[in-house]
Amino acid sequence: MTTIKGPGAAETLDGSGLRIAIVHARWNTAIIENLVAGAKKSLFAAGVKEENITIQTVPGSYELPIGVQRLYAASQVQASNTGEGISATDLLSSSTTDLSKSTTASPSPKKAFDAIIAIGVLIKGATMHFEYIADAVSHGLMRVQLDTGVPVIFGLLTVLTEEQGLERAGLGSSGMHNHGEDWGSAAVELGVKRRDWS
Ligand code: DLZ
Repeated sequence: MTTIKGPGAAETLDGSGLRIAIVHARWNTAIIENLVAGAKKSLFAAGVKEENITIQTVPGSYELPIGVQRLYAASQVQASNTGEGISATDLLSSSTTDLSKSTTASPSPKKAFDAIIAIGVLIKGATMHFEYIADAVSHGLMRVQLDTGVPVIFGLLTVLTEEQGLERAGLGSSGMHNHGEDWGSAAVELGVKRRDWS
């Protein structure tokens, strides 16, 4: 059955010069893994180079906004220090990282990220937990992208059942496509357009 839902046809864009990050939660990993794979598939299809894709994880969706914000800040530090700085991994993985330290050798000095994809899967339970996290994460991610100017792609599934999540990751029986692919394409489009909008 055809559907009118979806992002519509996009122009073909060259992502070969882009640097993209994916920050994903680890809750509901079986669904997350396919969404991340779908996003990467679209990035590669647009020409984004594997070495220009950074993937970081956070425990749950609630941590996505801080993960995205700090990862972007780390990439700016890397870019401005031309080879020396705190690595993105250090910033995210260690609560004891000394943020004033800027002499740690960085493996590959690169420009700041052109777009960041935040991926999480919230599955409704018996309490109000779902509503609070969904609301906080939605607003948090929007705030990060407007405060920093880096496009943050909203890859947060807010589903009522596991089945709904599996369907949207392309793992269900209905043939629904993997939404991660849309998020990868959105990252390329916004990454390219943002340069034109600067
Ligand atoms: C605690 C929790 C629950 C109950 N459910 C989910 C979920 O469905 N998806 C998700 O990404 N994270 C969940 N979490 C974890 C929170 O997002 C967060 O990691 C913890 O509350 C710690 O801050």
